[in-house]
Amino acid sequence: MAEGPLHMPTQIHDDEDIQKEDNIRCLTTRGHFGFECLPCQLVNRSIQQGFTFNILCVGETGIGKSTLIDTLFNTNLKDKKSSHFYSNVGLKIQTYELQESNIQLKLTVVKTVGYGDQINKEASYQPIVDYVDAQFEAYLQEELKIKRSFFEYHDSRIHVCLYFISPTGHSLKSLDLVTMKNIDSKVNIIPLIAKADTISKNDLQKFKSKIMNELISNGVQIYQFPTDDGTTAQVNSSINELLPFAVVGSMEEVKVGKRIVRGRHYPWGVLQVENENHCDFVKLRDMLLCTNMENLKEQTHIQHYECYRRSKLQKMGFTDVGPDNHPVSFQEIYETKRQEFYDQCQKEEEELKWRFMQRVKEKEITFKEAEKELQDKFEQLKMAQQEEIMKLEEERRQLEEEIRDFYKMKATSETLRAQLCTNIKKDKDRKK
Ligand SMILES: Nc1nc2c(ncn2[C@@H]2O[C@H](COP(=O)(O)OP(=O)(O)OP(=O)(O)O)[C@@H](O)[C@H]2O)c(=O)[nH]1
Ligand SMILES: [Mg+2]
Repeated sequence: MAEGPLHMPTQIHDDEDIQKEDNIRCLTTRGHFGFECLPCQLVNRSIQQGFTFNILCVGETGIGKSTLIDTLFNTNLKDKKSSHFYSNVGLKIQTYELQESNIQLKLTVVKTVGYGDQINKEASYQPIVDYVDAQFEAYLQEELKIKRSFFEYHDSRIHVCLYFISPTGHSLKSLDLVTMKNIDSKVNIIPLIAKADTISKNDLQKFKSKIMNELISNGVQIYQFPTDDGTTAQVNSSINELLPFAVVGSMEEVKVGKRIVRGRHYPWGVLQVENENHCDFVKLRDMLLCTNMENLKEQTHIQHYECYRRSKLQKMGFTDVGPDNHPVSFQEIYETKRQEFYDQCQKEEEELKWRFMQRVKEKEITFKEAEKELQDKFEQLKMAQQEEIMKLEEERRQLEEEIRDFYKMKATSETLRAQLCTNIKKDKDRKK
């Protein structure tokens, strides 16, 4: 049989081309292809699709969550004030469609309700953890679907958690540490000192370093602005030094000189929200919305969601490598799991059968014992009955004997009486 042509990948080395270590050749293009427009394609597609951003605000009732979100997006989201008398911590979830120039942003704001108002604050973090996990679960379920619809799917995973710290000036509350510790592996935490206008500048610096020391000593991981991207590395590393942000929120418009600014009016002057010498609001807004929104989303996907996904799939029995450290395919895992399940069913069936047989045997023994007991009782009764019959027979015999004797005596007495009558009659006749 004639041998067919061998389709082996041939490598032609060109001296001009650069040979990379992993055997991929880098070619220098000698004309226009058009793929330099790839970034534009991505930008256009992103603009068409719009963006989503999900913020979680955790902080005590009345700490300034709604005001800060309004100030960040320069919109009145018309959020009602919460009561201080909820028995449990809850979450208020609101989604808004915002537009800036031609960019659409689907913004979801999740705020705690009743946080810090309970006497027993131990489980206050639980509803937050449950909510964050539930969003990961929903995304995982979408990923695992046969027919996925990621274009229409509203990704509700939390991209950032703004943690509002009370401006006490002393230290973090134990509730702050417990909550942050429980959510730091699930969400990017950015700590904020709320209502920073209520602390003096000196105290604020001390408070900031106290908070950072407490977070470090308690092993709480907060979000670090990335320093591996040349364009943002410098500004991000200087911002990391500044954490936690000391923020002031206000939608009030105040006149300063000839300008109208947003700020808070005090007898001693005006605190301008967007003045970087007055507070860190602008820095927070720039970091959150201008510079690092994509990184926050990326971290959510590749770090926090990945962690959730991995542990969930591991719990379900999926793995990348087998016991011999060899990669295993999904099909192999499925087959192994199916076999394991089948074996388990078999084992349980055997166990059930064995238990059933044991029960039957036990019942059989019990029945036999009961039967024997009944038999013995029957024999006893039978004997007693026979004894009774014999006794009665004896009595009957005795009675019959007595009757016979009686008749004998009766006959004798009648004979005697007849003789007596005859004798009397004879005597009478003789006397006559
Ligand atoms: N001094 C000062 N007051 C603020 C600041 N931010 C908000 N407030 C005031 O604090 C009060 C509560 O603010 P909200 O924004 O409603 O607080 P919240 O955390 O959303 O409250 P709930 O949703 O009810 O839990 C309001 O009277 C605000 O004007 C701030 O930065 N400084
Ligand atoms: Mg509110």
